[in-house]
Amino acid sequence: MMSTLTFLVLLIGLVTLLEGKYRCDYTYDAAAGGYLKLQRIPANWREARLRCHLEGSKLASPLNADLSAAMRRLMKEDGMKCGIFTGIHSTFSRGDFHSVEGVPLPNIPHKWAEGEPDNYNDKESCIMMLENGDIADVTCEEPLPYVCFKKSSKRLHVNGCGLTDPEYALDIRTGSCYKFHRVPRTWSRAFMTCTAEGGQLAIINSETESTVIKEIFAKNPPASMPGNFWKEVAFMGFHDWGEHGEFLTIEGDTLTEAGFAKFSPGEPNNATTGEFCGAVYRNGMYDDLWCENKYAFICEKSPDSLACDDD
Ligand SMILES: [Ca+2]
Ligand SMILES: [Ca+2]
Ligand SMILES: [Ca+2]
Repeated sequence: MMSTLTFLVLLIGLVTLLEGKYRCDYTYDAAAGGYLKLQRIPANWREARLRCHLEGSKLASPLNADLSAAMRRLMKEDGMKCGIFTGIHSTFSRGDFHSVEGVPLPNIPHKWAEGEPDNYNDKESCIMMLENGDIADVTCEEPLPYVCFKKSSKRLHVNGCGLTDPEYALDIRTGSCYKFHRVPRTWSRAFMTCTAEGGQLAIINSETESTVIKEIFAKNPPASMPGNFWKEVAFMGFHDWGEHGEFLTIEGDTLTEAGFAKFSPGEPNNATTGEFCGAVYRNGMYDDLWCENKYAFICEKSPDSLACDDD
């Protein structure tokens, strides 16, 4: 039998392991002073900025020589030749380049690539970094890979949900972590947000989980959500692929297969103009809802997604 001492030693070991890890899809670079992640799937600049933000980081810019070197190293290690977006942009005011942290370009060490900047066709409000570290102004619309950066000089505390975000809480009844998002988004953006957090839009798999969702909703009264939107519903992880009524979870199961298929009385009603996305009422029962309108939403995450098993 495991002695109390052994248990304590193991526990301390585990806590030490968890401390100091931001997320396991990011790597720590001491010289750069933070955590970095190369995002290989090209995105336009706005999407790139948003994804880093939703992951709790910022679209990386070569703010100093060490960070620039770290960004170049990530590109090199990946064999990336096309260059990456930086967080330097002038989308607020053409020609006034700042990083997303608000650092003006003149304060960022940089060398323009040959012939740059040229603001080609008067459409180049974003800055990319080439393999050799030189920069060029480019259109924000053409997708490029990019790097996200989480500045941190200290060790970060990771909670039992594998994140530094204190809003994620584990519910032992289901074994899942949940976060209620009070800032409303469309279903697609809600999906992106949950994914960026290492989870997904929540799926109810049992009566118990319906109760859990109802309780989470109760902790978020309408007054806790600023803004003018309908606060009695929240997006969830199911939809009907635009097929008008045959709802499937984002894991591809029917609601019955997933373990819970109860809609609130009168729902699904596919209200005028069409409701193809899944949601839940405060009573813990489902609703079909307009995908393009913005509502609160609930993410569900396994405690060990983003877990660091390789180091
Ligand atoms: Ca250019
Ligand atoms: Ca679930
Ligand atoms: Ca409805």
